[in-house]
Amino acid sequence: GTNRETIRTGLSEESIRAAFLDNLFYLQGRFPEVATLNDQYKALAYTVRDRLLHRWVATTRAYQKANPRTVCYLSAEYLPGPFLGNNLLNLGIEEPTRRALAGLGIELDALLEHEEEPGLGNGGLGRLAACFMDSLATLQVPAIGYGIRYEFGIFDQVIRDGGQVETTDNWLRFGNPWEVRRPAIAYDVRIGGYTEQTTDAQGRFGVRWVPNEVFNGIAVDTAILGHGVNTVNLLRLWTAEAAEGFDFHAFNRGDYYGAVVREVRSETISKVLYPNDEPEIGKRLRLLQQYFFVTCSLQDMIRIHRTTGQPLDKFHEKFSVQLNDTHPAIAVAELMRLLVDEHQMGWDAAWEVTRHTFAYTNHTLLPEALEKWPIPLFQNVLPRHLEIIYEINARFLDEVRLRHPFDTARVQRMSIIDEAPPRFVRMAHLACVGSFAINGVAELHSRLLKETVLRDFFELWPEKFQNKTNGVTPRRFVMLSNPGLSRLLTRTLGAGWARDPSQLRVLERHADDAAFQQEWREVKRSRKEALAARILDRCNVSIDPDSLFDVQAKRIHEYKRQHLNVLHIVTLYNRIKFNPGLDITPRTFIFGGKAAPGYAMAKLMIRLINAVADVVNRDPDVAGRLRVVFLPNFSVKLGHGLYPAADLSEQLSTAGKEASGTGNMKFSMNGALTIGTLDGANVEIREEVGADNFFLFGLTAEEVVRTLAEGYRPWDIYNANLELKGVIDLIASGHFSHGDRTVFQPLVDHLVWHDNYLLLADYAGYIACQEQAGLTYRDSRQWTRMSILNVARMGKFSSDRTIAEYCRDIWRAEPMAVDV
Ligand code: 26V
Repeated sequence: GTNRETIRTGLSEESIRAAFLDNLFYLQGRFPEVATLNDQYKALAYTVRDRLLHRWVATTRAYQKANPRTVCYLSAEYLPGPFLGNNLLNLGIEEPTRRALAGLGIELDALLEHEEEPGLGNGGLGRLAACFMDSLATLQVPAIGYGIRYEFGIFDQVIRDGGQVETTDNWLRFGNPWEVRRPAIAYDVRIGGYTEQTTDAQGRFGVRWVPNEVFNGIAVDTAILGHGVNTVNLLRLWTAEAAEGFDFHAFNRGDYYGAVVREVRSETISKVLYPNDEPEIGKRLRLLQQYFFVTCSLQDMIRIHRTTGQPLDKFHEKFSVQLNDTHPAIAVAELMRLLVDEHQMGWDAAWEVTRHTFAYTNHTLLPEALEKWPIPLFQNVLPRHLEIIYEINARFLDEVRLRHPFDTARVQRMSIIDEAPPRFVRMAHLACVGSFAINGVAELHSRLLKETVLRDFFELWPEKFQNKTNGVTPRRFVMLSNPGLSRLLTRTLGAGWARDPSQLRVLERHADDAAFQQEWREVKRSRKEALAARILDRCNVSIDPDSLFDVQAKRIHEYKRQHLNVLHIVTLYNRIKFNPGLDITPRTFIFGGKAAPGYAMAKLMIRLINAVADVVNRDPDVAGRLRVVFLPNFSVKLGHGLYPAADLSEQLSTAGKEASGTGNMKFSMNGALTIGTLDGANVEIREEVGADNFFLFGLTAEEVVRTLAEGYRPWDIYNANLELKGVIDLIASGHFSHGDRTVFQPLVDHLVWHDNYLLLADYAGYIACQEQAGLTYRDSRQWTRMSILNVARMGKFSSDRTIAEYCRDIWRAEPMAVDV
């Protein structure tokens, strides 16, 4: 039958087909014969959403009844990737859905391919937030992810004449079937203006903030379903709108158009995502965005808290609020403002609540990446918050002076205000002072945090510091994107590995089993063929699935050293040119990643990759041995096709610079071997998979510091290593730029004269290590064994483990099962 229950909730092939046709008709106004791909996609998306909705309602009910402690994750970025496949997987209805559509002559894969993903983040930080939301739901922990519903996410990258060109990401163009707008959940957001002192009837002083602009934040919700459970948590993103009735003042004066213009302006607050790896201080709109989503989120938490009937001085017992980097750190001052100014709490009581509410995760050691806001800008946008920060700072610095009398240098270093003109608000210091826990994202990074950028804070509050090594969700990054491997794993181990990846250890027993190895290779081979087909289609380059797929996919940045990879490619190119009969392991080098639009050197690195690709791929002398591909517009979705197809994963960051990395985990979980430095989570990956199953090279973090301190001279290395010199000279000669010697000159000059990221110091070790990797690949039994052992031993890097640790050590949050 096709009664309402079946249509809306049924999980059988028949009810899914009936629901699909129903949605096609009633939501899209279409019948099968005229439906476009987009109509079909939407009809299916709504079919799946219906099946989420009753779990969503059941979860909300259960939370309302039990009033559990709730994790609030505050993040300016989320990169959830496409939803359709993941929701089908978590609901366990992929197969009946596939059959339901096949019965109508529609291929599920075509609809999956059609979905446009929300690019609401730059890279690892935003993707981590999405993995955490997945794990929180899967572990059945009550949680809300708060963020910004950018109308335009990360730009789309096209490669034109070998260089990156940015185009706007219009991801909402065809509508977003996964979101539910909640116009009733809206909050005032004030900006600018001034403050004045007030006195109430009892003669108590207070402060009134008279803003010069007010607008609204409206909640837009997306359901986050856990895997194999009924828990649906909320991703609540805020969109900016003009306050209702907007500018009455202007309106009354008859300035209708002026008022409408204002309306347009307020909407620009959530208009566009900023690239976070561009050193940009003083961008007023970015500060507005941060404050905008923070105030809406905190007001929402206070509203929820009040529905429980508990007083506000118990706020921190209901909520644990995680600051994903410093982007939401203004929350410390905003919660104080809400409690003191809006809810008449005394300062000391409010501070008790605040400092027990927040915990702060740091995601980078790069000094240029630590956020600070010029005081005049801050004063102009958030005058009341500046007063509150001064007060927090005064009390905090008293505490520092008490502990370290006469140490004025320390007081200056630790102050939330950088007093050396021009003056700044240091957001990391505000986050540290206002949080009860501070963590880094890998062991090495957490240690370096305590020794370097946050050393003074560690000395003051050692008990606040923790490590929480990152992880990734094995549902999206293995089950969903690598169904062939998943089937093999499930057939070999049973279905439990995706929720409990420690079970993968059992694979070790099969590492040398010839028949199992054969199946393992067939899985990898099929993913490589699929990627080859995609690359032929998108880049018009044919690649050989038998060659070693050597992949580097991540944001383009000097510290990530994609250009070191290029130096290796040109080294091999030169070796073959000088010795045409050279017997080397055939390789396909695949790159993916975006450069921040204002980061000239990163853009030049993209140019270099494409220029080398152009020459190498055309040269008959190296054909069959070398191919280079730059896959444009890398995204979560493209990652699905890339991680499973990789043989070798490039993790080349200068030691001490990459806080963790998470791509490294995705590759290794899919059976790629890593060539990498002792940086970020590479260190722990190597520890887990075993030194024999990891290609290690390069200076350690300590050696990097020492080398730079001792007066590093890349020019000397360039002159001492003839092969390196040959490579750099060839790039400088214009060989890859149609004879033009100027194009890559900034890059070459930088390398030989400055080389802050120590490519030349690591070059020889990298080349030798690559040679070892190439040789090992030829021993297919050895390589396969190493690949199997990597997957077997990567269990630690499930984000479920990470989240379980946050719950235990920071959030004090517990699972709560939901029945439907
Ligand atoms: C920001 C900036 C701004 C100034 C120029 C250089 C620069 C470089 C990086 C960043 C991003 C900082 C925050 C971030 O995205 N961190 C990343 O977080 C991931 C999740 O923890 C982690 O895996 C990456 O290693 C880390 O770079």
